Amino acid sequence: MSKKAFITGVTGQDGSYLADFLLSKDYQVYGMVRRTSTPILERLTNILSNPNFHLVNGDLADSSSLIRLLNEIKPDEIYNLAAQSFVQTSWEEPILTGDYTALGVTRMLEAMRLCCPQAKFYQASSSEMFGKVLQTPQTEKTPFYPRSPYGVAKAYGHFITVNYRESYNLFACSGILFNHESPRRGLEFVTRKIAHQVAEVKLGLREKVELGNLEAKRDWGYAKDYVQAMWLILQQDKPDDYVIATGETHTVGEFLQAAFAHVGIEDWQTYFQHNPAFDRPAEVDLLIGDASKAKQVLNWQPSVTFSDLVKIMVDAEMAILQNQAKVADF
Ligand code: NAP
Ligand code: G4F
Repeated sequence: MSKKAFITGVTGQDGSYLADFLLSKDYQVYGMVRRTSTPILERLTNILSNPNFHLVNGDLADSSSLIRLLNEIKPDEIYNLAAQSFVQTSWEEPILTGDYTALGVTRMLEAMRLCCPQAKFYQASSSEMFGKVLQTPQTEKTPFYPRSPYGVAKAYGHFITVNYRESYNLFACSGILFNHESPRRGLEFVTRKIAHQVAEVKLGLREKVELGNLEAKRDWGYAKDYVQAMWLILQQDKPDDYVIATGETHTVGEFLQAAFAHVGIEDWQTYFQHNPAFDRPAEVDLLIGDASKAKQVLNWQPSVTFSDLVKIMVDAEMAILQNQAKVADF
């Protein structure tokens, strides 16, 4: 009989790729969506008619919805990917961020403990927990020093997952994922924003790319690689926590330069404008992960390099904009 997976955050970048991946492995996939005045299902268009994919209604802020769903579905695997996931917004909405991104994890764990304690639980932990890093590269043993309400909330989510594993003997795991990107990334995140705006400059639709801090360094991987790691973490005999990263770091400026170079623009400074509105009250200056444990135990490693990632993302934006232009011409 096929396994049942329950995914929160299925409408997001990772949730949608994870749903694709689990469907390819013959899972019955239950994706939780929250009520919105207009449904945002664009990342799911390729699987909405798949009979093994089921959209179910619930919200991380509402325990009763989580308990109802887990009682009905009795999943084998739970992937808790839902969160207020944009760092900048976490300063503007710190309480909501704490409610969804921190307490939401406890609500999920409690629902699992009450309804399906035999299930396996994956928590979407983040390299943002390392913040003002205390060790380089960062490993599973590096202490946390979060630098945003989001990072603080994720640290809570991480430790409550460890605590439920130790208190109740649940199969509860955390993947400490470093930044991972794709054409399905939200437009507000820096890689997608750069790819989109560089494509607009190339096509004469915009004069300059407007960004904040170009000096911050990130360890950027490809989202499709990272959802496979989530699944592998739940296929082990014992629950544990893993860093998932490429082990390479680049500045935001390097991403910008590479994106411009890919469309044949070398004098990128001419097309860049600093906008202080995108600077953060506290910055995470450097992230670089050591995924040796994942390589050794999960046999996981990334398949897409930094320069390939830039190309994938810029090509996708060029294609979107060129298609829009064709539709407008028609
Ligand atoms: P994303 O694209 O922003 O998706 C977030 C998802 O959470 C969306 O489906 C959103 O639903 C849902 N959500 C938000 N609040 C909710 C609530 N109260 N109840 C139910 N659903 C809610 O994020 P992502 O990049 O896929 O990331 C997935 C997870 O991994 C997040 O927890 C993120 O914090 C974490 N993470 C991401 C990265 C990364 O580099 N991408 C790295 C480390 C950790 P709507 O569509 O309705 O808004
Ligand atoms: O793309 P970002 O917004 O991602 P950030 O803050 O690193 O967070 C992402 O990765 C985390 C894992 O480490 C996840 F947990 C989290 O959910 C999210 O997916 O910003 C990256 C860097 C920052 O240093 C930021 O200051 O880019 C810098 N930046 C410079 N100009 C900008 C901009 N970021 C954004 N979003 N927009 C700008 O205009």
